[in-house]
Amino acid sequence: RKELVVALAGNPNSGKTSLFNELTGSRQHVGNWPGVTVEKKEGRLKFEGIDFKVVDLPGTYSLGAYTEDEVIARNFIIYDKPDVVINVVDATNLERNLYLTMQLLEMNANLVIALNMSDEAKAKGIEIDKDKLSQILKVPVVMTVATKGEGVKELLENVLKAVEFKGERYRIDYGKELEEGISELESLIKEDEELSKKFFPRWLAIKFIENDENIMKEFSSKTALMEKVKLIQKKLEGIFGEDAEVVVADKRYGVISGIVKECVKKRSTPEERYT
Ligand code: GDP
Ligand code: K
Ligand code: MG
Repeated sequence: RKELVVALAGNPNSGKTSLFNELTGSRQHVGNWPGVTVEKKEGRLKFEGIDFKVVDLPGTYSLGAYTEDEVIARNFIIYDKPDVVINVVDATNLERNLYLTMQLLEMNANLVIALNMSDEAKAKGIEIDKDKLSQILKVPVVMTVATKGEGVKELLENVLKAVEFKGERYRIDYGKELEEGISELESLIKEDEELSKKFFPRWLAIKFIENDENIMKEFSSKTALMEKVKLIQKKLEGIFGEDAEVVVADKRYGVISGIVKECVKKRSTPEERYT
């Protein structure tokens, strides 16, 4: 591919559009996503002689199938397979923002994290050990202030490096029972040429267990697979005493809370100390 595609993904108000403007300047095109009235922003940029197309995805807290924005963002990542996804993370709200990060990792997106609003985080006394975060997630992490263009060059250098990345990123360990169900489904998915070509098998297996509305509808005709999904969901519900999707979400929140404890320190600000 001559032109590399970079998508910007992040929570609403994390600074995606500010970063998009900083990256692409006036070389922008605004249209709509096919079939919907949600705005689609694309822009271009050249860095170290390489042409990039940059796509500003709708801001979302999750990549479930619950809103139009979530479906647009996730379909772009699944079907258009951007070379790199810049996950714009609001450093003042790391815990909430990491919920999306975990889902992007689960989709096997080739991530670089822009730890944005780092000026506001600093002013609030929030210290994030970005090297530790990078080490845990196995993803490059760059501090940025999108509105001032700070960190943008370093971000692009890391995007360029990530294009060549072939290793493993962080993966949530969902625990023995869930992992058994996931790997059972993963095997079935890998045997199915249509599914394994389109989707990252582990991600799809987890979506089945989560009873994802769009995914369940799309594959309702694969009766043998769907029966297996129902069986695994039932078994997990028997073990945990609640819906499998709740168990998956709880596990994600737990993992994120642990990561935040390891990476974030909150100092008192001067105002808090002296007033
Ligand atoms: P989006 O919803 O993710 O597209 O976020 P925007 O780019 O629209 O930014 C949301 C708000 O945060 C705007 O008021 C921006 O000016 C501001 N903003 C974006 N990045 C930064 C940053 O790094 N530092 C600070 N202090 N403000 C920022
Ligand atoms: K703000
Ligand atoms: Mg925006």
